[in-house]
Amino acid sequence: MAAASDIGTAVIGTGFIGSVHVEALRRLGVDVLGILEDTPEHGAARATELGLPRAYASLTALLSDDAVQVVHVTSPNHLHHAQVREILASGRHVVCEKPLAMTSGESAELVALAASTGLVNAVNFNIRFYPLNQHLAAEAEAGALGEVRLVSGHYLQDWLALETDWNWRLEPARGGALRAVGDIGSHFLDLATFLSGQRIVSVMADLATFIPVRREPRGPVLTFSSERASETVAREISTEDAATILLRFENGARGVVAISQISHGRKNSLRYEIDGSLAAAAWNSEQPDELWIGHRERPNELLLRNPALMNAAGRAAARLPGGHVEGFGETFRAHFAAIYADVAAGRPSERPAYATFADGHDEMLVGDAIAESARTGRWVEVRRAGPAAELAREAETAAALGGHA
Ligand code: SOE
Repeated sequence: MAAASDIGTAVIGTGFIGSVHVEALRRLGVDVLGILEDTPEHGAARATELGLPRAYASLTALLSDDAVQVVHVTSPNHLHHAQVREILASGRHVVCEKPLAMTSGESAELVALAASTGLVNAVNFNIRFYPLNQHLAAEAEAGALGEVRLVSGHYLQDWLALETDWNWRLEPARGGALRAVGDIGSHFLDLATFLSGQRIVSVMADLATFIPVRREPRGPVLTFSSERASETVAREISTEDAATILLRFENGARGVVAISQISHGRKNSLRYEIDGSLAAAAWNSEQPDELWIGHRERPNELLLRNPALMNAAGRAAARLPGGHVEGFGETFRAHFAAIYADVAAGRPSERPAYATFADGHDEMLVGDAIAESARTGRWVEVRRAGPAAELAREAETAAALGGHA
C-alpha cells in the first residue's frame, strides 16, 4: 500500500480554508503538487506565498498532470458541482468542502458519479475529527450514553455581525440559498448524526436576516477578514444571518440548535449537549481538548484529550500527548489521514469515519427540509425518497456490491 508521501495532490482555492488544507496535507506528508486559483496570476502569487511548486492555469491543466491522484475543492460553493464532476471523470479521488453542492439535485448526481467510479470521495466535515468527537462517537455507538434522547447546542460566529462585513457566502448565486445553515449549520447537523448515530427525519426551522442591507467593498474579501474597504456599495441581503431549528431524529430523539454568524464575541463556537438514558456528554469547539460527561448517580467527569485515556477512534485522531492542545488545523490532518488511508488502498473503506458524498448529500436533503419549513412555518420531513435520493441510493448499493453503477 502506498504511503501518504507517495500520493500527489492538488488544491483548488487557497483562501482561508484552502490554506488550511495545504498545511494539513503537508503535515500528513502528502505531496502537494500545486494549486488552482481564480486567475493564473493569483494562483502564481499564492503558490509562491505557500511555497508550492506550481499554480495550474486551469482545471484542464491540473487534470493533465498525471502525478495528481487526489484533488481538494475549496472554491466557492457554486463551483463545486462542475469541478467535482470533472475531477471524478478524470479518475481522481476528491475531497470537497461543504456544502457539497448548491442543490440536492447536484449532490445526488455527484453521489451517483462517485459511486460509479469507486473513487474515494469525501466532504470536509472536519469537526468530526477533533479526537474527543471521534472518541465520543465510538463510546456512544458502544452504548455508553444509552438511548440518545436530546441533542442541543449552537454554532455561533461573529465575523458577519457588522453591516460592513462582506463575503461571497452572502450571495445566493455563489454560496447557495442557505448561508449560515449551509456554511456552519451543516457542521452541527452532520456532527449530531455522527455522534448520536441517528439521522434527522424532520425539522421545524425559523431563519432570520437581521442585516438586510450590507456594504459590499470593491474587490475580493477573505473569509474572516477584518480589512475595511474605503469604497463600498449597498447590497440587499436575502440569505439568513441566523437560524433556530427544532429537530426530530429517527429513534425519536429531539433536538434544538441555534446557528448564527452575527453573535458578537463568539468567534467559532460550536457547542453540543447530548443527553442519553444512561449519561450525557457536552463539548465546546473553542475548548476542544475537554469533554464533559454527565452522570445522575455519580460525580460528573471532565475528560481532557489524552491518547492514553481515549478509545482507539480517539487515539487514531490524536497526535500529541495530553495537555498539548490540538486545535482546528489538526482536525484537517486527522481527517485527511483517514481519507488518504483509503486513497492508498485504492478505494473507499466499508464504513469510513469521514463524511462521504452520501453524507454530504444527506446534509443537502436536511437543508431542503429546513428551507421548506422556514417558508411554510410547518414541520417538514426530510425527503430521502424521490428522484435525487433514489439516484444516490441506487449508485451506493451498486458500489457496495463491489460493482460500479
Ligand atoms: C466560515 O464560516 C468558516 O470558514 C466555515 O466555512 C468553515 O466550514 C468553518 O469550519 C469555520 O468557519
